[in-house]
Formats: sequence, C-alpha cells, structure tokens
Amino acid sequence: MHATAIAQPNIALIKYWGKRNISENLPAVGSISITLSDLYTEVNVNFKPRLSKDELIVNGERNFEMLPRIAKCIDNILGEKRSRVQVKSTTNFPISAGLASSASAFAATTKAIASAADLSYTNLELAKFAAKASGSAARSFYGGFVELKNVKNHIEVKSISEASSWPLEVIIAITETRQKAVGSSLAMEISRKTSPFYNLWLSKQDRDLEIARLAINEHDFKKLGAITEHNCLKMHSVMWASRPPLIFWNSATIACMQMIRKLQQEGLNVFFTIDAGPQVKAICLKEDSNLVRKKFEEVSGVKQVMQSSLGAAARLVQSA
Ligand code: 2P0
Repeated sequence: MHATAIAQPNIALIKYWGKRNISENLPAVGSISITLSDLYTEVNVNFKPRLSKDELIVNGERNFEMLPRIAKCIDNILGEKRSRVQVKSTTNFPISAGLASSASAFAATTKAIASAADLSYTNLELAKFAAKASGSAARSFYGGFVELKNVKNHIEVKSISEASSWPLEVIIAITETRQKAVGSSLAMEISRKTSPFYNLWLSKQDRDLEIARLAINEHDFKKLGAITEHNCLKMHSVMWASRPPLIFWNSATIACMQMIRKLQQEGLNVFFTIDAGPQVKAICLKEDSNLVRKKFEEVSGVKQVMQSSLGAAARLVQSA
C-alpha cells in the first residue's frame, strides 16, 4: 500500500486563466503547454491506517498549508472513507513561486495514490482527478506539447506533439524564491470578478490556441513565439487591471524580458513567457541555450537560472 511517482511541471504557452466552474475546478479556457524534463516532483504515498490525520512532508519538512488540498485530492480519488495517508514530496526547484509546482505535485500524488490503492484508471481519468485539485496538473500527465480542451462539462487532455519531434530548450530565470502573495485560484477569481478585460480575454483564446497549434505542427518558431508572448502579456494585462491589481513581476522580471527583446533584435530564436509569479521562462533552440542562459545570469536581480529540455508524462517509479 505504497507507491512513488514522478511528475514534471509544465509551462503554458497559451495560458489557463479563469474558471467556469469553481466546485469542479473547470477552466474557463483551453490551454497549450510544454512538459519539462529536468525539473521534477517525486511523491511517495504510504497508507497508514493508524494515523488520525493525513500527513504531508515537503522537502523533509511537515507542511500544513498544502495539506487540505492534498487531502481533498486523495478524497476525490478514494472517497472520504479511506485510510489516512502519509505523503512525502521532494522537488528540485522552488515551490509556490510561479514555477508550476502544484501541477507536478498533484500529478505525481494522483498517480501514486491510484497505484498504491491498486485502481486501474486510464491516464485521462487520472488527469481529470488531478485537474480538480489543480487545473494545470492535468497537463503534466502527458509529455511534449500538450493541449487541454474544454468540452461541455469536462476537460480533454492530450499530447499534440512528442517532445522529441521539436527539441526546444527552456531557460528559467528565478528572480524571487519566496512564496508569492496570492495563489492562482484566488487570483483567477479576482480577475473574473473585477477585470474589465476578462471577457475579452476569454473571447480571444480559441484564436490563440488555433495559431499555436498550427505553429507547433509546422515547427514555426517565430509564429509560436509571437503568439506565446502575446497570450502571456494579455493574461498579465487582465491581472494588472484587476482590483486589487495582481502584479507578480519585479524589476528583474522586466529586465529579463528586455534582454530577450534585445536577443530577438540580434536575430536569435528565443521568446519568453511568465506565469502567475515573477520568474521568466525563455524558450529557445538547443544550440542557443548556452547563450540565453549566460545572458539571464548577467541580468541584475536574477538569483538562479535553471534549464530544462522538454520531457515525458508523469510516471510511476515504484509500487507495492
Ligand atoms: C497556466 N497558471 O496555464 C496558468 C498560467 C498560472 C498562470 O495554471 O486554481 O495552480 O489550482 O486550478 O493549476 C495556475 O495553475 O490553478 C495556472 P488552480 P493552478 O499554467
């Protein structure tokens, strides 16, 4: 009655921002992401009938903040009448700082729980369970380029292109390692309720998804870069115009964007995206990755630079 699973975070190129159903945690828009290979969350779950409460240990320390969400995620899969579970999670990157740590954590937890309980759900069924806890987690059940679609009252998720078909590299500038002030779920609701741009954002998403899908299919780097940056800045415009304003950037975030603009003007194939946090993700071709990395390291305020290729789906590493 224990299992260990690994999942990698994913970075959305066409973003999920807003919910159409809060109790089911259904997104208001479809999204397209890339699954990473080198950042990971490993989750070990252990059924412990003698415990009176579930236990969550993150990177060796008891964590009470995330425990209710993890417990709810386990309830969704096993029902509320179940054995208590000890969940031990290890990550090799900062958590709750806009690096999609909840996506990899909930994907790995869901995968491990189903295996430890000997449940034979399909990958898509597991992705749907994980999505109830964290919308973006569903995308980490697939590798390479992944699309999450809204279909009536549920979601569909699939890989639209393998990681090996277009080996892009992701360079991440960490400009802040502290936890962000507002979590994504709350921030999305603030945007839905108060941003004058929210409905406009929803109405343009299908067009952005279509352009990104075509660009991925044709390996058209410039087209993918242009729509990714546009979609990211549009999402942040929705956030900035919310009340209270949701501004996740700092001066190093902007300096990184400016640095990428400069590299683009010099002819380099690179583009950026930024999630609900201050970190900047640059996407480039493998042959340019050392240069982009070096340039990020030179930006004042950048604390750490991480690098990753595109990777595979969440997977089990051990079960009994
Ligand atoms: C994304 N983000 O598509 C967007 C871009 C953040 C900015 O998905 O509320 O933590 O738990 O379903 O999964 C935030 O993701 O949100 C997110 P919830 P979640 O990656």
